[in-house]
Amino acid sequence: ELQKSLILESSSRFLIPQGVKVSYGTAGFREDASILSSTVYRVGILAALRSLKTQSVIGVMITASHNKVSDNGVKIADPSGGMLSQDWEPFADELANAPSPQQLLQLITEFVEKERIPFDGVRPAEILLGRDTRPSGEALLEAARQGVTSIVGAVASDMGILTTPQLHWMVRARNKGIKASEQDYFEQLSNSFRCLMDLIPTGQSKCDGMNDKLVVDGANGVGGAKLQILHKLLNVLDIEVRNSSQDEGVLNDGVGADYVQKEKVAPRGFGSKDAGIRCASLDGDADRLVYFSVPPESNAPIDLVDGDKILSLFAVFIREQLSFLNEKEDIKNFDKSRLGIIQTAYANGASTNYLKHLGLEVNLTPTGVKYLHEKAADFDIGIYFEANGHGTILFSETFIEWLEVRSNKLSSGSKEAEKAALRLLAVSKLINQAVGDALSGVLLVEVILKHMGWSIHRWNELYHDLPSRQLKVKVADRTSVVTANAETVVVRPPGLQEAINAETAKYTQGRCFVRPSGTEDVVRVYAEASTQEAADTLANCVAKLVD
Ligand code: 16G
Ligand code: ZN
Repeated sequence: ELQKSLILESSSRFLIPQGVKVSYGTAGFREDASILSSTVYRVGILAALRSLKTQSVIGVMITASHNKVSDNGVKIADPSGGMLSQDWEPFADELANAPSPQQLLQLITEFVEKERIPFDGVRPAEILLGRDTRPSGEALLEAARQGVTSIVGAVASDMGILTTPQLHWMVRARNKGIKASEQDYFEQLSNSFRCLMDLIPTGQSKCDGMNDKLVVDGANGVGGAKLQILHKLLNVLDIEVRNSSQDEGVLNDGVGADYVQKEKVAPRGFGSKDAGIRCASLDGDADRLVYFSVPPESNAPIDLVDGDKILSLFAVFIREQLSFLNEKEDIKNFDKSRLGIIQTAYANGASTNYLKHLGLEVNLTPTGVKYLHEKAADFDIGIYFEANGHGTILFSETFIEWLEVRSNKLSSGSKEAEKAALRLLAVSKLINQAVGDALSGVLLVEVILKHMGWSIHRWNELYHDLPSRQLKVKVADRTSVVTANAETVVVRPPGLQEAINAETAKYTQGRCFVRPSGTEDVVRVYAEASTQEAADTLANCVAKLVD
Protein backbone atom coordinates (compact mmCIF):
# COMPACT_ATOMS: atom_id res chain seq x y z
CA GLU A 1 0.00 0.00 0.00
CA LEU A 2 1.02 3.60 -0.58
CA GLN A 3 2.57 4.99 2.59
CA LYS A 4 1.25 8.53 2.52
CA SER A 5 3.28 9.93 5.39
CA LEU A 6 6.50 8.77 3.74
CA ILE A 7 5.66 10.63 0.52
CA LEU A 8 4.56 13.77 2.34
CA GLU A 9 7.68 13.76 4.46
CA SER A 10 10.20 13.22 1.63
CA SER A 11 8.47 15.51 -0.85
CA SER A 12 8.62 18.38 1.61
CA ARG A 13 12.40 18.19 1.17
CA PHE A 14 11.98 18.77 -2.59
CA LEU A 15 9.66 21.74 -2.98
CA ILE A 16 9.15 22.95 -6.51
CA PRO A 17 10.60 26.31 -7.54
CA GLN A 18 8.11 29.16 -7.97
CA GLY A 19 6.80 29.97 -11.42
CA VAL A 20 8.48 27.12 -13.29
CA LYS A 21 6.50 24.76 -15.47
CA VAL A 22 8.35 21.74 -16.79
CA SER A 23 7.29 19.27 -19.46
CA TYR A 24 8.33 15.73 -20.37
CA GLY A 25 9.42 16.56 -23.92
CA THR A 26 10.86 14.40 -26.67
CA ALA A 27 13.71 13.35 -24.43
CA GLY A 28 12.39 13.71 -20.89
CA PHE A 29 12.63 16.75 -18.62
CA ARG A 30 15.46 19.10 -19.44
CA GLU A 31 16.19 22.38 -17.65
CA ASP A 32 18.86 24.39 -15.91
CA ALA A 33 20.22 21.94 -13.34
CA SER A 34 19.60 24.35 -10.45
CA ILE A 35 15.81 23.98 -10.70
CA LEU A 36 15.62 20.26 -11.35
CA SER A 37 15.87 18.47 -8.02
CA SER A 38 12.13 18.39 -7.28
CA THR A 39 11.48 17.19 -10.85
CA VAL A 40 14.03 14.40 -10.56
CA TYR A 41 12.70 13.41 -7.14
CA ARG A 42 9.21 13.09 -8.62
CA VAL A 43 10.48 11.13 -11.61
CA GLY A 44 11.92 8.73 -9.03
CA ILE A 45 8.40 8.21 -7.67
CA LEU A 46 7.02 7.78 -11.17
CA ALA A 47 9.70 5.19 -12.00
CA ALA A 48 8.84 3.17 -8.89
CA LEU A 49 5.14 3.20 -9.85
CA ARG A 50 6.02 2.21 -13.40
CA SER A 51 8.08 -0.67 -12.07
CA LEU A 52 5.19 -1.89 -9.93
CA LYS A 53 2.74 -1.55 -12.77
CA THR A 54 4.94 -3.46 -15.26
CA GLN A 55 6.44 -5.78 -12.64
CA SER A 56 9.80 -5.11 -14.30
CA VAL A 57 13.02 -3.24 -13.74
CA ILE A 58 12.84 0.42 -14.81
CA GLY A 59 15.69 2.87 -15.50
CA VAL A 60 16.18 6.53 -14.62
CA MET A 61 18.90 8.36 -16.54
CA ILE A 62 20.14 11.78 -15.49
CA THR A 63 21.59 13.62 -18.47
CA ALA A 64 21.03 16.60 -20.72
CA SER A 65 22.84 14.98 -23.64
CA HIS A 66 24.35 17.60 -25.98
CA ASN A 67 23.04 20.59 -24.01
CA LYS A 68 25.35 22.86 -22.06
CA VAL A 69 27.06 21.66 -18.92
CA SER A 70 24.90 23.77 -16.58
CA ASP A 71 21.75 22.02 -17.85
CA ASN A 72 20.64 18.63 -16.77
CA GLY A 73 17.71 16.35 -17.42
CA VAL A 74 16.01 13.12 -16.52
CA LYS A 75 14.27 10.41 -18.47
CA ILE A 76 12.81 7.00 -17.84
CA ALA A 77 13.75 3.74 -19.54
CA ASP A 78 10.82 1.32 -19.87
CA PRO A 79 11.11 -2.47 -19.36
CA SER A 80 12.19 -3.08 -22.98
CA GLY A 81 14.98 -0.55 -22.51
CA GLY A 82 13.13 1.90 -24.76
CA MET A 83 11.56 5.25 -23.93
CA LEU A 84 8.77 5.64 -21.37
CA SER A 85 5.42 4.59 -22.81
CA GLN A 86 3.77 7.70 -24.25
CA ASP A 87 0.53 7.19 -22.35
CA TRP A 88 2.38 7.86 -19.10
CA GLU A 89 3.91 11.15 -20.28
CA PRO A 90 0.93 13.30 -19.27
CA PHE A 91 1.15 11.83 -15.76
CA ALA A 92 4.86 12.68 -15.67
CA ASP A 93 3.93 16.30 -16.45
CA GLU A 94 1.24 16.43 -13.79
CA LEU A 95 3.49 14.93 -11.13
CA ALA A 96 6.38 17.23 -11.92
CA ASN A 97 4.20 20.34 -11.74
CA ALA A 98 2.08 19.52 -8.67
CA PRO A 99 2.37 22.70 -6.57
CA SER A 100 2.52 21.20 -3.07
CA PRO A 101 3.31 17.90 -1.32
CA GLN A 102 -0.42 17.46 -0.58
CA GLN A 103 -1.40 17.91 -4.20
CA LEU A 104 1.40 15.59 -5.24
CA LEU A 105 0.12 12.92 -2.90
CA GLN A 106 -3.41 13.41 -4.18
CA LEU A 107 -2.28 12.91 -7.79
CA ILE A 108 -0.33 9.80 -6.91
CA THR A 109 -3.25 8.30 -5.00
CA GLU A 110 -5.64 8.92 -7.90
CA PHE A 111 -3.21 7.58 -10.46
CA VAL A 112 -2.48 4.42 -8.47
CA GLU A 113 -6.19 3.76 -8.39
CA LYS A 114 -6.84 4.57 -12.02
CA GLU A 115 -3.92 2.47 -13.29
CA ARG A 116 -4.63 -0.27 -10.73
CA ILE A 117 -1.02 -0.30 -9.65
CA PRO A 118 -0.46 -3.40 -7.52
CA PHE A 119 1.25 -3.13 -4.13
CA ASP A 120 0.53 -6.28 -2.18
CA GLY A 121 1.97 -9.68 -2.82
CA VAL A 122 3.88 -8.45 -5.85
CA ARG A 123 7.51 -8.06 -6.75
CA PRO A 124 8.77 -4.80 -5.22
CA ALA A 125 9.77 -1.93 -7.49
CA GLU A 126 13.35 -1.99 -8.74
CA ILE A 127 15.01 0.98 -10.40
CA LEU A 128 18.44 1.36 -11.99
CA LEU A 129 19.83 4.89 -11.70
CA GLY A 130 22.52 6.29 -13.97
CA ARG A 131 24.00 9.70 -14.71
CA ASP A 132 26.41 11.36 -17.10
CA THR A 133 29.49 13.37 -16.06
CA ARG A 134 27.69 16.64 -15.30
CA PRO A 135 28.71 18.07 -11.91
CA SER A 136 25.04 18.42 -10.91
CA GLY A 137 24.49 14.72 -11.55
CA GLU A 138 25.46 13.38 -8.16
CA ALA A 139 22.96 15.46 -6.17
CA LEU A 140 20.23 14.85 -8.72
CA LEU A 141 20.83 11.12 -8.56
CA GLU A 142 20.33 11.32 -4.80
CA ALA A 143 17.03 13.16 -5.40
CA ALA A 144 15.92 10.36 -7.72
CA ARG A 145 16.89 7.78 -5.12
CA GLN A 146 14.79 9.52 -2.48
CA GLY A 147 11.85 9.62 -4.87
CA VAL A 148 12.11 5.90 -5.57
CA THR A 149 12.40 4.95 -1.90
CA SER A 150 9.39 7.04 -0.92
CA ILE A 151 7.40 4.12 -2.34
CA VAL A 152 7.58 1.41 0.30
CA GLY A 153 9.76 -1.55 -0.61
CA ALA A 154 11.15 0.05 -3.76
CA VAL A 155 14.85 -0.51 -4.36
CA ALA A 156 17.10 1.95 -6.19
CA SER A 157 20.49 0.77 -7.47
CA ASP A 158 23.06 3.42 -8.31
CA MET A 159 24.80 2.21 -11.47
CA GLY A 160 27.12 5.21 -11.43
CA ILE A 161 28.38 7.25 -14.36
CA LEU A 162 27.18 5.69 -17.60
CA THR A 163 26.33 6.56 -21.16
CA THR A 164 22.58 6.81 -21.75
CA PRO A 165 22.58 3.72 -24.00
CA GLN A 166 24.46 1.69 -21.38
CA LEU A 167 21.70 2.31 -18.84
CA HIS A 168 18.99 1.43 -21.38
CA TRP A 169 20.94 -1.72 -22.29
CA MET A 170 21.16 -2.75 -18.64
CA VAL A 171 17.43 -2.29 -18.06
CA ARG A 172 16.64 -4.39 -21.10
CA ALA A 173 19.14 -7.10 -20.13
CA ARG A 174 17.84 -7.27 -16.56
CA ASN A 175 14.30 -7.77 -17.79
CA LYS A 176 15.40 -10.49 -20.17
CA GLY A 177 17.08 -12.23 -17.29
CA ILE A 178 20.56 -12.00 -18.79
CA LYS A 179 23.70 -10.66 -17.16
CA ALA A 180 23.45 -6.92 -17.01
CA SER A 181 26.52 -5.33 -15.45
CA GLU A 182 28.65 -2.74 -17.20
CA GLN A 183 31.30 -5.42 -17.65
CA ASP A 184 28.70 -7.64 -19.37
CA TYR A 185 27.90 -4.77 -21.72
CA PHE A 186 31.55 -4.37 -22.66
CA GLU A 187 31.96 -8.12 -23.10
CA GLN A 188 28.93 -8.47 -25.32
CA LEU A 189 30.10 -5.62 -27.54
CA SER A 190 33.68 -6.81 -27.79
CA ASN A 191 32.76 -10.48 -28.36
CA SER A 192 30.32 -9.73 -31.14
CA PHE A 193 32.78 -7.27 -32.69
CA ARG A 194 35.49 -9.94 -32.73
CA CYS A 195 33.06 -12.38 -34.24
CA LEU A 196 32.39 -9.94 -37.11
CA MET A 197 36.11 -9.36 -37.58
CA ASP A 198 36.68 -13.11 -37.89
CA LEU A 199 33.98 -13.29 -40.56
CA ILE A 200 35.58 -10.67 -42.82
CA PRO A 201 36.13 -12.26 -46.22
CA THR A 202 39.73 -13.35 -46.57
CA GLY A 203 41.86 -11.38 -48.94
CA GLN A 204 39.81 -8.25 -48.45
CA SER A 205 42.19 -5.70 -49.84
CA LYS A 206 42.36 -2.18 -48.58
CA CYS A 207 41.02 0.46 -50.84
CA ASP A 208 43.30 3.36 -51.72
CA GLY A 209 43.57 5.98 -49.07
CA MET A 210 42.21 3.73 -46.34
CA ASN A 211 43.68 4.83 -43.09
CA ASP A 212 43.42 2.38 -40.25
CA LYS A 213 43.50 4.95 -37.52
CA LEU A 214 40.31 6.38 -36.06
CA VAL A 215 40.31 9.56 -33.96
CA VAL A 216 37.23 10.08 -31.78
CA ASP A 217 35.96 13.31 -30.23
CA GLY A 218 34.36 12.40 -26.89
CA ALA A 219 32.59 15.79 -26.39
CA ASN A 220 34.35 16.02 -23.00
CA GLY A 221 31.60 13.76 -21.76
CA VAL A 222 31.09 10.21 -20.60
CA GLY A 223 31.60 8.46 -23.94
CA GLY A 224 35.34 8.97 -24.34
CA ALA A 225 36.35 7.15 -21.15
CA LYS A 226 33.95 4.29 -21.88
CA LEU A 227 35.32 3.97 -25.40
CA GLN A 228 38.82 3.72 -23.99
CA ILE A 229 37.76 0.80 -21.78
CA LEU A 230 36.24 -0.91 -24.79
CA HIS A 231 39.32 -0.17 -26.85
CA LYS A 232 41.58 -1.88 -24.30
CA LEU A 233 39.34 -4.95 -24.30
CA LEU A 234 39.37 -5.15 -28.08
CA ASN A 235 43.04 -4.71 -28.59
CA VAL A 236 42.70 -4.73 -32.38
CA LEU A 237 41.52 -1.29 -33.41
CA ASP A 238 43.75 1.75 -33.65
CA ILE A 239 41.63 4.36 -31.83
CA GLU A 240 42.75 7.66 -30.36
CA VAL A 241 40.25 9.47 -28.13
CA ARG A 242 40.39 13.26 -27.76
CA ASN A 243 38.17 15.53 -25.65
CA SER A 244 37.63 12.59 -23.38
CA SER A 245 36.88 14.28 -20.05
CA GLN A 246 36.23 17.45 -18.12
CA ASP A 247 39.96 17.76 -17.57
CA GLU A 248 40.38 18.49 -21.26
CA GLY A 249 37.61 21.03 -21.71
CA VAL A 250 33.98 21.93 -21.11
CA LEU A 251 31.29 19.36 -21.91
CA ASN A 252 29.74 19.98 -25.36
CA ASP A 253 31.53 23.32 -25.72
CA GLY A 254 32.78 23.49 -29.29
CA VAL A 255 32.91 19.69 -29.29
CA GLY A 256 30.56 16.76 -29.77
CA ALA A 257 28.32 15.26 -32.44
CA ASP A 258 25.59 17.88 -32.19
CA TYR A 259 28.06 20.71 -32.74
CA VAL A 260 29.88 18.96 -35.58
CA GLN A 261 26.66 17.97 -37.37
CA LYS A 262 24.87 21.30 -37.01
CA GLU A 263 27.84 23.64 -37.59
CA LYS A 264 29.63 21.37 -40.07
CA VAL A 265 32.98 22.27 -38.51
CA ALA A 266 35.71 20.24 -36.81
CA PRO A 267 35.48 20.03 -33.00
CA ARG A 268 38.09 21.60 -30.76
CA GLY A 269 41.37 19.69 -30.80
CA PHE A 270 40.99 18.73 -34.47
CA GLY A 271 42.58 20.59 -37.36
CA SER A 272 44.36 20.35 -40.67
CA LYS A 273 47.00 18.13 -39.03
CA ASP A 274 44.31 15.44 -39.09
CA ALA A 275 43.63 15.81 -42.82
CA GLY A 276 42.68 12.52 -44.42
CA ILE A 277 42.23 10.68 -41.12
CA ARG A 278 38.93 9.01 -40.28
CA CYS A 279 37.35 10.94 -37.40
CA ALA A 280 34.18 10.46 -35.37
CA SER A 281 32.32 12.50 -32.79
CA LEU A 282 30.06 11.37 -29.92
CA ASP A 283 27.59 13.59 -28.11
CA GLY A 284 27.65 14.31 -24.37
CA ASP A 285 25.89 11.10 -23.31
CA ALA A 286 27.12 8.99 -26.25
CA ASP A 287 23.81 8.18 -27.89
CA ARG A 288 24.69 10.04 -31.08
CA LEU A 289 27.49 9.43 -33.54
CA VAL A 290 28.72 11.17 -36.67
CA TYR A 291 31.88 10.66 -38.70
CA PHE A 292 33.82 13.35 -40.49
CA SER A 293 37.13 14.09 -42.14
CA VAL A 294 39.12 17.29 -41.99
CA PRO A 295 40.29 18.94 -45.23
CA PRO A 296 43.98 19.87 -45.68
CA GLU A 297 43.17 23.60 -46.10
CA SER A 298 42.47 25.13 -42.72
CA ASN A 299 39.33 27.09 -43.63
CA ALA A 300 37.55 24.58 -45.84
CA PRO A 301 34.42 22.89 -44.48
CA ILE A 302 34.71 19.35 -43.13
CA ASP A 303 33.35 16.33 -44.96
CA LEU A 304 30.48 15.34 -42.71
CA VAL A 305 29.34 11.72 -42.67
CA ASP A 306 26.08 12.04 -40.79
CA GLY A 307 23.43 9.67 -39.44
CA ASP A 308 21.89 9.26 -42.90
CA LYS A 309 25.17 7.96 -44.25
CA ILE A 310 25.76 5.69 -41.28
CA LEU A 311 22.30 4.30 -41.95
CA SER A 312 23.17 3.84 -45.62
CA LEU A 313 26.37 1.97 -44.75
CA PHE A 314 24.47 -0.33 -42.41
CA ALA A 315 21.74 -0.86 -45.03
CA VAL A 316 24.25 -1.83 -47.72
CA PHE A 317 25.90 -4.33 -45.40
CA ILE A 318 22.67 -5.89 -44.11
CA ARG A 319 21.26 -6.09 -47.61
CA GLU A 320 24.38 -7.92 -48.77
CA GLN A 321 24.00 -10.47 -45.97
CA LEU A 322 20.31 -10.95 -46.73
CA SER A 323 21.13 -11.57 -50.38
CA PHE A 324 23.53 -14.36 -49.37
CA LEU A 325 20.72 -15.88 -47.35
CA ASN A 326 18.21 -15.44 -50.13
CA GLU A 327 20.29 -17.62 -52.41
CA LYS A 328 19.19 -20.47 -50.21
CA GLU A 329 15.70 -21.66 -50.57
CA ASP A 330 14.83 -21.81 -46.95
CA ILE A 331 14.62 -18.06 -46.52
CA LYS A 332 11.60 -18.17 -48.79
CA ASN A 333 9.86 -20.15 -46.12
CA PHE A 334 10.55 -17.25 -43.89
CA ASP A 335 8.51 -14.96 -46.03
CA LYS A 336 8.45 -12.18 -43.51
CA SER A 337 12.16 -11.47 -43.76
CA ARG A 338 11.62 -7.81 -44.37
CA LEU A 339 14.17 -5.06 -44.12
CA GLY A 340 12.73 -1.64 -43.31
CA ILE A 341 14.45 1.74 -43.25
CA ILE A 342 13.12 4.47 -40.98
CA GLN A 343 14.03 8.14 -41.36
CA THR A 344 12.58 11.51 -40.45
CA ALA A 345 11.89 14.47 -42.74
CA TYR A 346 15.37 15.76 -41.80
CA ALA A 347 17.00 12.91 -43.72
CA ASN A 348 18.83 14.39 -46.66
CA GLY A 349 16.78 13.82 -49.82
CA ALA A 350 19.81 12.30 -51.52
CA SER A 351 19.98 9.59 -48.85
CA THR A 352 16.31 8.71 -49.24
CA ASN A 353 16.74 8.49 -53.03
CA TYR A 354 19.80 6.35 -52.66
CA LEU A 355 18.05 3.91 -50.32
CA LYS A 356 14.99 3.71 -52.55
CA HIS A 357 17.22 2.99 -55.54
CA LEU A 358 18.65 0.05 -53.65
CA GLY A 359 15.09 -1.24 -53.65
CA LEU A 360 14.59 -0.68 -49.94
CA GLU A 361 11.38 0.27 -48.22
CA VAL A 362 11.80 3.72 -46.65
CA ASN A 363 9.39 4.96 -43.98
CA LEU A 364 9.17 8.44 -42.49
CA THR A 365 8.15 9.18 -38.89
CA PRO A 366 8.02 12.37 -36.83
CA THR A 367 11.23 13.54 -35.13
CA GLY A 368 12.14 11.80 -31.86
CA VAL A 369 13.61 8.43 -31.07
CA LYS A 370 10.39 6.98 -29.72
CA TYR A 371 8.65 7.30 -33.08
CA LEU A 372 11.51 5.89 -35.14
CA HIS A 373 12.12 3.04 -32.74
CA GLU A 374 8.48 2.04 -32.66
CA LYS A 375 8.25 1.91 -36.45
CA ALA A 376 11.51 -0.05 -36.77
CA ALA A 377 10.05 -2.75 -34.54
CA ASP A 378 7.52 -3.56 -37.32
CA PHE A 379 10.21 -5.25 -39.40
CA ASP A 380 12.39 -8.36 -39.16
CA ILE A 381 15.27 -5.96 -39.47
CA GLY A 382 14.47 -2.27 -38.96
CA ILE A 383 17.24 0.28 -39.40
CA TYR A 384 16.50 3.76 -38.11
CA PHE A 385 18.61 6.89 -37.93
CA GLU A 386 18.12 10.57 -37.50
CA ALA A 387 20.46 12.77 -39.53
CA ASN A 388 21.86 13.98 -36.20
CA GLY A 389 23.42 10.56 -35.61
CA HIS A 390 20.96 8.83 -33.30
CA GLY A 391 19.94 5.41 -34.53
CA THR A 392 20.26 1.66 -34.35
CA ILE A 393 19.19 -1.60 -35.98
CA LEU A 394 16.35 -3.65 -34.48
CA PHE A 395 15.99 -7.39 -35.05
CA SER A 396 12.69 -9.17 -34.40
CA GLU A 397 12.76 -12.11 -32.00
CA THR A 398 11.41 -14.49 -34.63
CA PHE A 399 14.06 -13.48 -37.12
CA ILE A 400 16.82 -13.99 -34.55
CA GLU A 401 15.46 -17.46 -33.75
CA TRP A 402 15.41 -18.27 -37.43
CA LEU A 403 19.00 -17.04 -37.82
CA GLU A 404 20.08 -19.18 -34.89
CA VAL A 405 18.63 -22.29 -36.49
CA ARG A 406 20.02 -21.32 -39.87
CA SER A 407 23.55 -20.69 -38.63
CA ASN A 408 23.66 -24.15 -37.10
CA LYS A 409 22.78 -25.94 -40.32
CA LEU A 410 26.32 -26.48 -41.48
CA SER A 411 25.32 -29.21 -43.89
CA SER A 412 23.07 -27.26 -46.21
CA GLY A 413 25.82 -26.44 -48.63
CA SER A 414 26.33 -22.72 -48.90
CA LYS A 415 29.16 -21.52 -46.72
CA GLU A 416 28.29 -17.96 -47.68
CA ALA A 417 24.76 -18.26 -46.37
CA GLU A 418 26.01 -19.68 -43.12
CA LYS A 419 28.48 -16.84 -42.68
CA ALA A 420 25.84 -14.28 -43.53
CA ALA A 421 23.58 -15.71 -40.83
CA LEU A 422 26.43 -15.59 -38.33
CA ARG A 423 27.21 -12.00 -39.28
CA LEU A 424 23.62 -10.90 -38.81
CA LEU A 425 23.47 -12.63 -35.44
CA ALA A 426 26.66 -10.87 -34.37
CA VAL A 427 25.26 -7.51 -35.52
CA SER A 428 22.14 -8.13 -33.42
CA LYS A 429 24.36 -8.54 -30.36
CA LEU A 430 26.75 -5.71 -31.16
CA ILE A 431 24.25 -3.00 -31.98
CA ASN A 432 22.20 -1.80 -29.01
CA GLN A 433 18.63 -3.17 -29.24
CA ALA A 434 17.28 -0.68 -26.70
CA VAL A 435 18.30 2.68 -28.12
CA GLY A 436 20.87 4.34 -30.41
CA ASP A 437 24.36 3.83 -29.00
CA ALA A 438 27.44 5.65 -30.28
CA LEU A 439 29.85 3.06 -28.82
CA SER A 440 28.24 0.07 -30.52
CA GLY A 441 27.76 2.27 -33.60
CA VAL A 442 31.50 3.04 -33.84
CA LEU A 443 32.36 -0.65 -33.62
CA LEU A 444 29.83 -1.61 -36.29
CA VAL A 445 30.95 1.15 -38.66
CA GLU A 446 34.58 0.19 -38.18
CA VAL A 447 34.06 -3.50 -38.88
CA ILE A 448 31.82 -2.84 -41.90
CA LEU A 449 34.41 -0.50 -43.42
CA LYS A 450 36.98 -3.26 -42.98
CA HIS A 451 34.59 -5.81 -44.44
CA MET A 452 34.01 -3.64 -47.51
CA GLY A 453 37.60 -2.46 -47.73
CA TRP A 454 36.33 1.11 -47.79
CA SER A 455 37.98 4.34 -46.72
CA ILE A 456 35.84 7.09 -45.20
CA HIS A 457 36.01 8.81 -48.60
CA ARG A 458 34.69 5.79 -50.44
CA TRP A 459 31.90 5.57 -47.88
CA ASN A 460 31.11 9.27 -48.23
CA GLU A 461 30.81 8.80 -52.00
CA LEU A 462 27.77 6.50 -51.64
CA TYR A 463 25.78 9.57 -52.58
CA HIS A 464 26.23 13.34 -52.44
CA ASP A 465 24.16 15.28 -49.93
CA LEU A 466 21.86 17.91 -51.35
CA PRO A 467 22.71 21.34 -49.93
CA SER A 468 20.43 22.11 -46.99
CA ARG A 469 19.73 24.84 -44.46
CA GLN A 470 18.12 24.73 -41.03
CA LEU A 471 16.77 27.84 -39.35
CA LYS A 472 14.82 28.47 -36.21
CA VAL A 473 12.12 31.09 -35.82
CA LYS A 474 11.10 32.43 -32.42
CA VAL A 475 7.33 32.63 -32.31
CA ALA A 476 4.81 33.65 -29.67
CA ASP A 477 3.29 30.18 -29.55
CA ARG A 478 4.94 27.28 -31.33
CA THR A 479 1.88 25.06 -30.80
CA SER A 480 0.03 27.22 -33.33
CA VAL A 481 1.92 25.26 -35.99
CA VAL A 482 0.44 21.79 -36.40
CA THR A 483 1.84 19.24 -38.83
CA ALA A 484 0.84 15.91 -40.34
CA ASN A 485 2.40 13.15 -42.48
CA ALA A 486 5.56 12.81 -40.40
CA GLU A 487 5.89 16.59 -40.13
CA THR A 488 6.09 17.08 -43.89
CA VAL A 489 2.78 18.97 -44.18
CA VAL A 490 1.45 21.92 -42.16
CA VAL A 491 -2.25 21.63 -41.36
CA ARG A 492 -2.43 24.77 -39.20
CA PRO A 493 -2.36 27.74 -39.56
CA PRO A 494 -4.47 27.50 -42.73
CA GLY A 495 -2.77 28.62 -45.92
CA LEU A 496 0.79 28.20 -44.67
CA GLN A 497 1.39 24.91 -46.50
CA GLU A 498 0.10 26.38 -49.78
CA ALA A 499 2.50 29.30 -49.37
CA ILE A 500 5.41 26.91 -48.64
CA ASN A 501 4.49 24.85 -51.72
CA ALA A 502 4.45 27.93 -53.94
CA GLU A 503 7.87 29.01 -52.67
CA THR A 504 9.41 25.54 -52.91
CA ALA A 505 8.21 25.07 -56.50
CA LYS A 506 10.60 27.83 -57.58
CA TYR A 507 13.68 25.71 -56.84
CA THR A 508 15.28 22.76 -58.59
CA GLN A 509 15.14 19.78 -56.24
CA GLY A 510 13.49 22.06 -53.70
CA ARG A 511 12.06 20.53 -50.52
CA CYS A 512 11.05 22.39 -47.40
CA PHE A 513 9.12 21.77 -44.20
CA VAL A 514 8.47 23.51 -40.89
CA ARG A 515 7.71 21.99 -37.49
CA PRO A 516 7.46 23.12 -33.89
CA SER A 517 10.53 22.02 -31.90
CA GLY A 518 9.95 19.45 -29.19
CA THR A 519 12.80 20.77 -27.05
CA GLU A 520 12.94 24.55 -27.55
CA ASP A 521 10.43 27.32 -27.86
CA VAL A 522 10.90 27.76 -31.60
CA VAL A 523 9.57 26.66 -34.97
CA ARG A 524 12.22 24.98 -37.11
CA VAL A 525 12.58 25.42 -40.85
CA TYR A 526 14.40 22.91 -43.06
CA ALA A 527 15.10 23.55 -46.73
CA GLU A 528 16.94 21.63 -49.39
CA ALA A 529 17.76 22.55 -52.99
CA SER A 530 20.30 21.91 -55.72
CA THR A 531 22.67 24.68 -54.57
CA GLN A 532 23.56 26.02 -51.13
CA GLU A 533 22.49 29.50 -52.14
CA ALA A 534 19.08 28.23 -53.22
CA ALA A 535 18.64 26.21 -50.02
CA ASP A 536 19.52 29.31 -47.97
CA THR A 537 17.10 31.53 -49.87
CA LEU A 538 14.29 28.99 -49.66
CA ALA A 539 14.81 28.59 -45.89
CA ASN A 540 14.84 32.35 -45.37
CA CYS A 541 11.71 32.94 -47.41
CA VAL A 542 9.80 30.22 -45.59
CA ALA A 543 11.03 31.50 -42.22
CA LYS A 544 9.37 34.82 -43.07
CA LEU A 545 6.12 33.01 -43.86
CA VAL A 546 6.19 31.45 -40.39
CA ASP A 547 7.02 34.62 -38.54
C1 16G B 1 15.57 15.10 -28.83
C2 16G B 1 15.40 13.71 -29.41
C3 16G B 1 16.04 13.62 -30.76
C4 16G B 1 15.50 14.70 -31.68
C5 16G B 1 15.59 16.06 -31.03
C6 16G B 1 14.80 17.06 -31.85
C7 16G B 1 15.33 11.62 -28.18
C8 16G B 1 16.04 10.70 -27.24
N1 16G B 1 15.99 12.71 -28.54
O1 16G B 1 16.92 15.35 -28.60
O2 16G B 1 15.76 12.36 -31.29
O3 16G B 1 16.19 14.72 -32.89
O4 16G B 1 15.02 16.01 -29.74
O5 16G B 1 14.76 18.29 -31.19
O6 16G B 1 14.20 11.35 -28.59
P1 16G B 1 13.75 19.42 -31.65
O7 16G B 1 12.34 18.87 -31.50
O8 16G B 1 14.05 20.56 -30.77
O9 16G B 1 14.06 19.71 -33.09
ZN1 ZN C 1 22.52 12.38 -26.50
